[in-house]
Amino acid sequence: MTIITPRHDWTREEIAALYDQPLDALLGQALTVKRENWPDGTVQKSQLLSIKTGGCAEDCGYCSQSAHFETGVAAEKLLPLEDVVAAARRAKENGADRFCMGAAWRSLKDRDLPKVAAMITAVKAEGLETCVTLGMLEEGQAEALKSAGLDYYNHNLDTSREYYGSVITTRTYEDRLETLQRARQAGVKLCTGGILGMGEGRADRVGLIHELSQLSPHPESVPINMLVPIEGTPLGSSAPISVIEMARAIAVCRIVFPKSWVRLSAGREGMTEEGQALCLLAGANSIFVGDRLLTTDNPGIDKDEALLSATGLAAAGHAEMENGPRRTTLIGGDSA
Ligand code: SAM
Ligand code: DTB
Ligand code: SF4
Repeated sequence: MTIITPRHDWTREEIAALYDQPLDALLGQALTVKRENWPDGTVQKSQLLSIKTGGCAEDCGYCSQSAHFETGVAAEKLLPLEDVVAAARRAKENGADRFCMGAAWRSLKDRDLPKVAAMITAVKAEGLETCVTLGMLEEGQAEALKSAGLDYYNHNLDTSREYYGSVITTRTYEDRLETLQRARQAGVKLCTGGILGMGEGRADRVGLIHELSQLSPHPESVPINMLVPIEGTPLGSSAPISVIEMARAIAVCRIVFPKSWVRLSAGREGMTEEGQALCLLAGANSIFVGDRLLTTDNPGIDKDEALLSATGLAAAGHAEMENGPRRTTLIGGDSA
């Protein structure tokens, strides 16, 4: 009998063994965990808005917004509050219950903090969960964001510790972990995951999941992005990763993070409906909705309605989210 409760002592070998199973065994296990912990089988919807686009000082090799690469994305100023509120209202009409505001910053500057805090408060007042992704945080900033009404901080580890330096040179893995810790200490929930298809190997995907599993408690949200190749970036002509490999990674996340939202994040525009359905069946229970991610396209509302209707997976209601997932899951035995 295998007991699947949130564990922080996974070894890389154990995670690799899950990952390498025959696909039917892996998906079967993930589905059992999903059904036990998320019996409603619903899909949570988040919507993104780029509140400050382009001109970023970091050199993340996948990103359209880095000032280091010629991608055609121009640097813009921070959006005015009223534009953000209007976008949040549209997101709610689209059925989103979480609104995620992204800024192309290396780190949050104290001079911008009051403006972002006002956005968080205003979005929260619209009845949406709030999430921001603003780069690195300094001491005290997470507390200010929390007081403004912040629910989630998104800050991705992106890949394994070993592969990180092949993708980004302007900050370290430890910098990333420090910001996650600051957000958590302030009582903000964590949204942290990674990108697949950056030329990494399966061992790096296992390494990423292992790193995330050591966060205690686990991140409440785990976004798994498929690289959206951006012309002009070092990773712009990376060979695409297969949807089956993506589904494997999602299934492993579902098993390792039984009580976390696992989001099928960027990359859906490049996937077929069947590919996306496979990822949902593998255990993803959250998606980004709306026509745009930050600087790239996302399937629109019609395609998403067709996807959810084809799979019979309804959008999650707010009440279900607040109650959170169900308790302990057992595979092959009785409930504990
Ligand atoms: N500047 C902040 C940061 O890096 O934390 C926030 C914005 S950044 C665009 C948020 C995340 O989007 C990145 O950490 C990365 O995981 C993801 N991302 C960016 N470009 C992507 C791409 N082309 N394909 C897939 N994911 C991408
Ligand atoms: C995450 O993991 N994915 C989102 C969000 N967190 C901030 C961003 C995806 C960006 C995709 C490329 C773009 O639109 O620029
Ligand atoms: Fe800047 Fe974030 Fe893009 Fe990196 S991923 S270049 S930090 S906006």
